[in-house]
Amino acid sequence: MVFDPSQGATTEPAVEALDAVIIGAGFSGLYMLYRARDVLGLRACVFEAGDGVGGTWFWNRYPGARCDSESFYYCYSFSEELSQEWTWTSKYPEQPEILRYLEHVADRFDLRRDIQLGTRVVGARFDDAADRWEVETSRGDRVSARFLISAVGCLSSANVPEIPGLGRFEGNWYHTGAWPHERVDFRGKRVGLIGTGSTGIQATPVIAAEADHLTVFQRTPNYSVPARNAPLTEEELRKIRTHYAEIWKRARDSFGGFPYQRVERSAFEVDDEEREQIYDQLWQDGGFKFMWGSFNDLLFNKEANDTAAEFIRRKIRETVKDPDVAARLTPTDHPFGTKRPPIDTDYFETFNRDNVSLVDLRESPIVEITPRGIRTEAKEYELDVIVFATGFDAMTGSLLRMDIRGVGGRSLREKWSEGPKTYLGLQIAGFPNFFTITGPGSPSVLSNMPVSIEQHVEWISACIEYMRAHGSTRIEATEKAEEEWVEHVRQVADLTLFPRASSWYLGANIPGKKRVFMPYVGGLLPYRERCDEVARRGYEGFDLRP
Ligand code: NA7
Repeated sequence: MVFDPSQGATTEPAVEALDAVIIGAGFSGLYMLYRARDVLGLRACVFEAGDGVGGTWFWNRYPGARCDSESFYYCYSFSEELSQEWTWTSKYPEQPEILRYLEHVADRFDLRRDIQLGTRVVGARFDDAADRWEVETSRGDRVSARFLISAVGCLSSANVPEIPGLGRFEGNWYHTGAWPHERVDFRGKRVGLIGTGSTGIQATPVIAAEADHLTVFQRTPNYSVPARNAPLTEEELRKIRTHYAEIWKRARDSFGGFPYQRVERSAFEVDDEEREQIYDQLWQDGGFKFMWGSFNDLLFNKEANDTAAEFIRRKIRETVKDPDVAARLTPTDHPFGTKRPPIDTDYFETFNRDNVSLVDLRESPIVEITPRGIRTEAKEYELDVIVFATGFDAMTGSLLRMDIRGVGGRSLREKWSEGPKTYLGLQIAGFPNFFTITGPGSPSVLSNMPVSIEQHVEWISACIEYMRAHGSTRIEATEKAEEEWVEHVRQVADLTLFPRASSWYLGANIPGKKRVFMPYVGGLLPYRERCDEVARRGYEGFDLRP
């Protein structure tokens, strides 16, 4: 199928009829296109806002950007040949390497001919009589498709806080999630970085090494565990390649999509000395294992969590030489892991450098951005560059940016005004034939994304196949199934410590956003079993119409 972008310029653009429109060409969109086109034989196309494929990894080019999951399982499992032929260079891959991987996937499976780049889906309306979606793009395309599949990603709507005066700033400013393609030169510059989430924590040491001076503006101190990144050796790669089948089975059958055995011991099953040794060893090993490989009650029991939190606080105090700076960097207001735990390379060490300073925004909040820099209640900081590492309107931002209208013209924005509601994170009542890959209400951001993405893409493909076999043109989640699922998602979250943090999981980072815990905390394996059970029962909780 060939799209002619020039069609968009005419007053009466042709309406192209397809089976499926997929929104986004990141990890989800690429695999969805492959399944839809090459496995199901559908006429499918992808619209992608960026000028290249890669999604998150196309946009997030900031210094120090890398994946916090290990390369050998932060990738696709669907093609054995792909797994065997691709060579990861390090334990935690850098952004350019992941982008190269996704570009390779697009080329290897000849996906590009059905991807229209530089094109944002601006709206979609369900035609109730025809059981089809009419999709409109920023370039004026009008496409009709039986299925509309969102592959927009969970962290793709950059959040630039509304701080007065940004327009008057005379230096350059950047958001980490929309980083320029050209190299940003920090040499000789006074740089201000706002935000100490995973992104700010990755960027800080790299910018500090280059800039004349780096000022980190911190609103909430964060727990962070060292990554211990290292090149992958030939021997490690050989072992990974020989064991891929086992690795994927483990990842799929796990709680979070990681190919590691979940530890089934409470923090209080061991004495203080043994607990300390366990944390020490995991601190040395680095990465998410500190969370998943230590104790099973860190996210459920505040006292258990305190043991991990206190261990990290001690490490911060040991690492950061200035006790005042250490105290400001020490998190105390939320349990460890209830905000997405960052993984770092020399983050806390960076505050020992002479050219790095920390501003605690809890003591003196930002008042405005001036032509020369940032002014807090205490003073003005003169800056040449401001870096916003201020995160995303997570999970719902990119979906709600589009004007999506379901049955009776009802808009998704209106339906979700009190927070997102979905059935299994896969579909929304009132929006037939619309699927959301890793939508709110699914494990998504609490899991290793590619594993969750593959599960969703495969479930959606099987559903479409089932509909075809049963002569059905319309599938829609029922209100009842949706309500029950939303309630279940809430109840499971309330069993954990997650709601105790003002995190983006809850929408707390966006002023005015309704606070609802969005991802499903019940674990990937139970979730997958539930999805499979629903399918086995003829898509229980969905209305299927011939
Ligand atoms: P995060 O995790 O949302 O972190 C954003 C940071 O920016 C965090 O420290 C925020 O403080 C801070 N922030 C946000 N708005 C402001 C304002 N207005 N003023 C000062 N500071 C602010 O985003 P990341 O990009 O780091 O990571 C997102 C995910 O990408 C990550 O979790 C991984 O899954 C990959 P706060 O904590 O809200 O007080």
